[in-house]
Amino acid sequence: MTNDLEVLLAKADAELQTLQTEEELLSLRTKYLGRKGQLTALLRNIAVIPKERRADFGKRSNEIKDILSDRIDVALKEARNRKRSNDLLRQRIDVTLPGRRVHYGRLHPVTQMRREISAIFSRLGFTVVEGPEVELDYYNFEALNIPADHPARDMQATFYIEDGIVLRTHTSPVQVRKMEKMRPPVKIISPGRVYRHDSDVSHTPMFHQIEGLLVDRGVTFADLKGVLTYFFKEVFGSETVLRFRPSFFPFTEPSAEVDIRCMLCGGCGCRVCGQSGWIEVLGSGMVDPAVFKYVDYDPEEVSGFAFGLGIDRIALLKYGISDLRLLFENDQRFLEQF
Ligand code: 2NL
Repeated sequence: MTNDLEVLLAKADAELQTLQTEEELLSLRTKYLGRKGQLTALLRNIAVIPKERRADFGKRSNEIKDILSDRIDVALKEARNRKRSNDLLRQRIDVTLPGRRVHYGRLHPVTQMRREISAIFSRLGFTVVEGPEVELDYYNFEALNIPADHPARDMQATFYIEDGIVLRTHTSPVQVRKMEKMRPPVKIISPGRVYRHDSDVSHTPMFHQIEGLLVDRGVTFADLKGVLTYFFKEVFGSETVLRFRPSFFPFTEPSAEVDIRCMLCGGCGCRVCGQSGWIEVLGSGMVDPAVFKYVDYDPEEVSGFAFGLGIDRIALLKYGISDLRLLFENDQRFLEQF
């Protein structure tokens, strides 16, 4: 019987020499030393062994168990090391590969433009004010001298929320609200989103506007010209040439639209300026006395100028973008360029 033990050890040893992997070694351990293993099976036969030899048999089987277990442990350690160095050899890191690109966030071109415009007027002493996008008909139209049934209401293609409440079509109502709350001098700009029922290459139903208002004693059209000339030279460069063209708005009298000489063709005529050599950039005028009446300012005491410009349109010109709608598609490849 003790001989059986030696045979088992020799057999297991021989097998061990042929095995390579961790899995093989683990199953060898189960095969010989496991609960249903061969050594365990031999030990079950202890009853048939003559009494005087049982102690020897038990001692030797424990030794064999320890020897075999140690040898398997050593082989396992070797197998694991072998696997690890093989893996390391195969998975060599290519240090010449380019690194992962870091993507930086950017401000939307319209946001950049709005901030730049606001900064210029801030330097001139204007304060930025904001107000609601859902606005009362009264502030959007009536207090701006556009009564019900006035044709100017159709010009602005208004989105109605309900009777008497609209999506503001310009940011002028913010300025009316401000005038209601304070006495001149008033020197404010109001940037924000505005809404008109309009959609094509050069119109989107939502766009961004900045309006400006200066009211004080003795404000003249010369002040309007001076401020706007300074502004456009800051945005488009000191060589910028402006043209003031008579126009009409219900809330200003007199009114003027401002064109700048086309920076692409220098005034010779091209596609951007529609062959005219000029690009319309802004509407403006002296505040109509009728508007002052609504906010209880005395037109005999104070006067003022006001203007409104589309931020998106200025951004198009400044950055040379051909289609207004690109600004609102939020295509990363487009936005990353700014
Ligand atoms: C345009 C024209 C303009 C104004 C806006 C204004 C505001 C008050 C009183 C009088 Cl509170 N006027 N704003 C004046 C003239 C023109 O905008 O074409 N905007 C894109």
